[in-house]
Amino acid sequence: MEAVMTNKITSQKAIELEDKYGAHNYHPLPVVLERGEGVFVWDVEGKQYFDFLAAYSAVNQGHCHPKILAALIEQAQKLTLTSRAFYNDSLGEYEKFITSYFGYDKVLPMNTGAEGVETALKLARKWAYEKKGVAENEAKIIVCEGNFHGRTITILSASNDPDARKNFGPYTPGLISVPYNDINALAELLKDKTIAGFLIEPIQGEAGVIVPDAGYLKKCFDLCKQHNVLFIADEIQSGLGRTGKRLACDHEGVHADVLILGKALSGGTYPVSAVLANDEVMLCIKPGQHGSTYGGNPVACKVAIAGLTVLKEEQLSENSERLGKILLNELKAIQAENPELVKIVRGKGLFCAMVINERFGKTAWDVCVELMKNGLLAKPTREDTIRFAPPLVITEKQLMECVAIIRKVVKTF
Ligand code: IF1
Repeated sequence: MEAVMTNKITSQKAIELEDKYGAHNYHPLPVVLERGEGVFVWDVEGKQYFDFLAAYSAVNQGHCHPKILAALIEQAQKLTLTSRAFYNDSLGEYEKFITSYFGYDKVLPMNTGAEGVETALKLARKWAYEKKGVAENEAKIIVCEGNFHGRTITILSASNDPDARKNFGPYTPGLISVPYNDINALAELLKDKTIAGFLIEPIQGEAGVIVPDAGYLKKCFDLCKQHNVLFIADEIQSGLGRTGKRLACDHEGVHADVLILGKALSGGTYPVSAVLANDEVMLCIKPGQHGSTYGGNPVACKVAIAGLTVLKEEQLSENSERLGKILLNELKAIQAENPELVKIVRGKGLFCAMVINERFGKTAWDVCVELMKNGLLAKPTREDTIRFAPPLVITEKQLMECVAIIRKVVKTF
């Protein structure tokens, strides 16, 4: 009889399997994880790591948060999916909960971040034709240079990253791009009467944690109001406590017309995204014009309520704000100690980045491999940048252990 596959697999074997049978659309660090709890993950050989990526900020509440897992398991044992052909007993409860949590009339539930962004773009176009009075097929959306909003064809049409775009054309029309953090350039583009919306990451993630000048978001928002253009915030990564406030827009008191959430909405247990807007915008979409088989399913609803409840109960935004200041100060100190290697550090809340000077042939990837060997997992973004974004449940003591690892590794380069 053929040996039954044991539940223990070596790292090497797991990597070989992915390489042989999986599409090659990723290049992961060579670590194979099998368990997570709070800020920690363990590989198949039992080695423990601090997780400084937090699944791209999807596990802000920490790995396998017991409250979120309980909600998931309890609902999964009762009813998992009805589709939206019928009502279910969880969706209305969730819709009431999330709209009052963020202060909007309505929510449209989807699954992935990219779907949330697509939903927002569809809403903006529909609103432009039906409320603003833009002529058919003339509506345009302004996007920012360096953006990352996902992987669909329309979204990559909005990207200026050659890797994301090349040979995936033809591209979706009606998207125009503006330099990020350039208020005058935006003001110029907004003179066009066919603009439906302005889509922005309040802090750019993939671009390397780019924090715009203080006041920029508010100025963008005011300009949008002046020109009757929807301000659409992609807070899929920057939201839910990551930058030290519930939303990154909260730093400037901006209440987006359309708010897109994903990732940590489920605490990393399930793909849950949401688009929030007021009636004037949201009711432009009528039955049959948008949706998704899984969107608003009862498991997603219960998990998202739990995810948002944990965020509030455990004051994770406050923790992120407090510990984020400590982290940034420590990274600045490490930069001062190693001015040759560390070019720039920046960030807001527990959303920080370190730019490596590649003059000496050492890359961000090399630093991440060394961090991994020392028990801390982080991932390079844009070649020379390392993002530091641990789960927001991290304690000050744990954070200082991580700072010691980063300091030690940087010193060896
Ligand atoms: C991958 C980056 C992070 C996002 C914002 C929408 C989406 C994302 C602001 C789409 C997704 C991801 C996806 C992940 C890598 C990642 C990422 F490095 F590419 F930029 F987080 F920093 N808006 N971000 O950041 O959400 O459809 O993936 O649920 O592997 O592509 P999704």
